[in-house]
Amino acid sequence: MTCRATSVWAWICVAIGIAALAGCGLESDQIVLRLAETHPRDYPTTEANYEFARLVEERSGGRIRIEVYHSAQLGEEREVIEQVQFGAIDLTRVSISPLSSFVPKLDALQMPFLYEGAEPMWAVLRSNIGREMLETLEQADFVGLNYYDSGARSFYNTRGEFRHPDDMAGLQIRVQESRLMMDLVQALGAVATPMPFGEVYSALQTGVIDGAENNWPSYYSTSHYEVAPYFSVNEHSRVPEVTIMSRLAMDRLAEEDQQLIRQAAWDAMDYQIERWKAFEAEAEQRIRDAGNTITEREAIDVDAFRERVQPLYDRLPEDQRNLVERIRDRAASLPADAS
Ligand code: GTR
Repeated sequence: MTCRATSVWAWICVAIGIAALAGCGLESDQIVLRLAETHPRDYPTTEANYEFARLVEERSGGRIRIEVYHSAQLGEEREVIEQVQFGAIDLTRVSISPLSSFVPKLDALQMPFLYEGAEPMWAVLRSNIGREMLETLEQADFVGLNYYDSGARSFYNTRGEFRHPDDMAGLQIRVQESRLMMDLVQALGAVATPMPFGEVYSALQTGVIDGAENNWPSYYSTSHYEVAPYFSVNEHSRVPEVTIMSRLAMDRLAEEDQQLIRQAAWDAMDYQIERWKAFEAEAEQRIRDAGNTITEREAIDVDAFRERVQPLYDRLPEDQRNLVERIRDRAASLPADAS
């Protein structure tokens, strides 16, 4: 439509122009970010993603919205990380195991038998070391926003009880797509098979692999406990999880919005830790009730496991060895506020 200089048309044109401008203004102010999550909707980590999204939406007065795509709707962990790196996905929550292929220094945070429980780990993650490690992610075009708990990982399998590393000799054990996790399983004498999380259930069921390793909540929520009934509470690793944002997506935002997102993610941590503790206990109980064969920690030769993985420490590059020293010192001096 062309506007003529008659007074009626002029007013209509002005009205349309104002409406269009107002509409544009609203649309350009609204920011929608996509967050990828591998776990189902009711998993504690997913719940924390929603809490993070809620805080962001509330604090921005509805201007910034984070849409959570759970249950691996946007892909498996490794490919999601790649997409976050080049900006096709804005945010994701991942285990640092697959992330360490992009930022090897992260391995220092997930070395086997590094922390004697969740509290020392949290003392490290909340300290300068934890902040520094999040900053390290920038080298690979990620912005590290927070950490989440992921309990302790232990082995489970279809064959029998693991009390000693010799019990797993030659067995095919699925690991995350991580060099460190592969080396760990090989050091224990088994055959490491890296595989995306979503393929593990059928690989166990069809006998392509003999076992895998994970925490109680994942063993439960994936139903792996139904096809791999032997669980050894050997707790070889505590692998922190992180929420990362694409640097490209972050750089597009105004400074105050960047700050708002960083703070909301940090504030969602306590919520996740609380949900994690509750669900970890519930998952363990359900697995015990299901009648699985649980090899308790006291029945396991944990020292034999520790000894076998020592070469992983000896092989670390010097900068990481120093970092591990700092982590150990920090973990040994728990602050009063460690949760
Ligand atoms: C879970 C973790 C997932 C994924 C999975 C796996 O504990 O929360 O992000 O890394 O393990 O083993 O692939």
